[in-house]
Amino acid sequence: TIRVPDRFNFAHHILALNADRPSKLAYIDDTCELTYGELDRRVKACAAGLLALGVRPEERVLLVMQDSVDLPVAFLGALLAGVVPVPVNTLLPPEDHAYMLGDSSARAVITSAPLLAGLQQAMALAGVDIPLIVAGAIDGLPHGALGFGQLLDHAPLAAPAASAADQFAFWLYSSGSTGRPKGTVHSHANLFWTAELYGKAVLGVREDDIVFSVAKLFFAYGLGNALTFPLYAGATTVLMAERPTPQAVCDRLVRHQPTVFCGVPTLYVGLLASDCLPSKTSVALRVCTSAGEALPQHIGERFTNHFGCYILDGLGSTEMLHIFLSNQPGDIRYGATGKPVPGYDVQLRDDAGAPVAAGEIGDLYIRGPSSALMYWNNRAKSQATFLGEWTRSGDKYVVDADGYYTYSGRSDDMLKVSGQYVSPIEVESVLMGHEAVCECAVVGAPDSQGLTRTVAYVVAHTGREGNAALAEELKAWVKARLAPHKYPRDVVFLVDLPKTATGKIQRFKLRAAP
Ligand code: 3SK
Repeated sequence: TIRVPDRFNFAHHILALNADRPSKLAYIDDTCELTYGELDRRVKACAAGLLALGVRPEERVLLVMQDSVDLPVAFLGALLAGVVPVPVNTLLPPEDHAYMLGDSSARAVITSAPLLAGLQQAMALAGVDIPLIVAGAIDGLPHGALGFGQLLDHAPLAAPAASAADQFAFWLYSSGSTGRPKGTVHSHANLFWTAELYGKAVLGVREDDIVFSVAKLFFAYGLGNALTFPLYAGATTVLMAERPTPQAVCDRLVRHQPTVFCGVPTLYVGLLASDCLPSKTSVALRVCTSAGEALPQHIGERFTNHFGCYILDGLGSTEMLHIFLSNQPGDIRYGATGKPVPGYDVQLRDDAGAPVAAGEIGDLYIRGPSSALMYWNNRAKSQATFLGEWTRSGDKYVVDADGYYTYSGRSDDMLKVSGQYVSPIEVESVLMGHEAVCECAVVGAPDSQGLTRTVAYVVAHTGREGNAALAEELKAWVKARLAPHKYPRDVVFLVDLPKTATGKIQRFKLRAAP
């Protein structure tokens, strides 16, 4: 049986595992390469630098950073010092970053030069005056800010923080259908468990692998794919700052020859439709993964026919840190999410909490060693999600007689679009702020590939015509106020929304609309 020592610092563990491969490449990003030896030096210097700035163990440092070699250095440097890194979605508007600065009581913030202006707005909105560190090339730092290079000028930290395995190590923000994003608190041991149970035992990442993930490091999926698993195996990882368009991904598949590729369904759809799709012989793919939303069967089949390599479709969550239900090498059933990852237990329960029979839809609960400790500052939502050993996922699933699980929708109103959650309530409240909108309802609808797209049904105010120009105006209105994945791809104008006798919107009727 695998055990984690009571005293366990994950960053220290990673550096020790790789101590005998100093000249091996750990990371390749858009502008440079980083060996394991240099990763070791920079992580220890970053740890010392954060402590020298006055950040103390268990205090938070917000990481608003693009994917580059600096992000793993900042994340592991903070862990090594016992400081709690909080990598956040870089695409969120300043209002959301301001909320996170306040909610986490961050004592320092590290950002990438291209994101500096937005972050400064967020800091002003939050009214915080904390050390600001800027990574990447910049013409002149703002007054009082520090370059990331200056942080790395410190002498290496002599000894890692003597962290307990179960101590707060880092947070990731998770979104819900109502309210603010929730700071999901994870321990050092949780990183270890995802590396052992999924990265090593299911995905089988090896030292000779080159890993490339389209999910950025601030997502739980990306953090496992591009940091925890490859560093645990001594592999090399390719990072890319730009948006993962099919073009950018094709370029990396050919240029860097990754052997392990971690994608999301929308990207697989885009790749297969793209003019730049490389031939099987011009790439080196050994195994691929998919998560974020269910992978349509025909997409998995077409990908395997083209590249001769399987996609392991799986389900994970920010709360469980990575994938706990998955197709596994030698046991792939496209269209299904597979079986529980060994080390995790899964149950489907009815509304009364009783197990459902095979073939019946139930709410998914997971038991496993990588579940988060709690949501920060949110007792009610912590209690509704973390139920003793079990964690409620919020997904509905059905299991067949052979033990394969298939996705059947969400338990709440959340949509999953391009692998990211969208709260219809949040989008509706932004739409309602537009002077032409009288009423609206946002739902998910399948596109021609079987993926979810966001559709807004809108009743326009009297005197406003619901036409194509207004539809574009409303899309732009949402785009300017929320993260880019949240704006409705379609706006449909109705005279009335379907409602019950008591006035509740009948979303199921809208979902069923052609
Ligand atoms: O979207 C998923 O299935 C997922 C996978 C790994 C980690 C986190 C998430 C949300």
